[in-house]
Amino acid sequence: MKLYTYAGAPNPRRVHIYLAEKGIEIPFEHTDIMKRENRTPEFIEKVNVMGGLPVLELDDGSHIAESISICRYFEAQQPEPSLFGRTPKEQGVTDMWLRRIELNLMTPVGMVWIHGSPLTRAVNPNQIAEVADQNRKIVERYFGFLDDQLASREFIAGGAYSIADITALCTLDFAAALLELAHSPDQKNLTRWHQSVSARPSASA
Ligand SMILES: N[C@@H](CCC(=O)N[C@@H](CS)C(=O)NCC(=O)O)C(=O)O
Repeated sequence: MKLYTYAGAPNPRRVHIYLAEKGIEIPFEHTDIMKRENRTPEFIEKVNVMGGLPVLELDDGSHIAESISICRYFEAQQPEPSLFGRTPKEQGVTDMWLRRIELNLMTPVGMVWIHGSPLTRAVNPNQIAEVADQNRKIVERYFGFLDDQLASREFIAGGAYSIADITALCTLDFAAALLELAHSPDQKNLTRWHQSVSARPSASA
């Protein structure tokens, strides 16, 4: 078993943090996104037809892509500590928040990255500045929404740290570091949450 990964990219980071929280150690195969090593015909044919990272290679030679699918594979094998919820209700609520974070935060951050960053211009020559600007506003509004939500609970999905926190952390850090799109320190609840999840040892995995 091994994980094709690229340190620092937000989706691979989700899996790295997840594995650290679970105490699971597996070999990593560094695959350089900047050198397009994940876009060679061989990688597309043999590892991941979608080309993205991370990808988990199992011992039988088969592959699981999609960060959350990889995490769910490990969650089924090793349920504790739970990061997707224990009871049916916890699982439903955690999944609801995970989907909200992916659809309403990660996706617009991705749009700013694709349409507004000079770093992606070479691979996206048809960038549309208005799309980046609109999505930047959507992200800023969502920071305010999350700040309100976190007034009444410790973590994104409730009282327990979960995959929704991991996904939100990776998205916030990426947006702040690469898109100059950070929440305001005046957003006290979001700032408290961010400091708390960033202080966990897994955050530097
Ligand atoms: N939905 C996929 C997204 C995978 C993805 O887009 N990964 C990025 C890194 S964060 C990547 O590989 N980018 C380079 C490329 O697509 O060539 C997941 O959740 O893992």
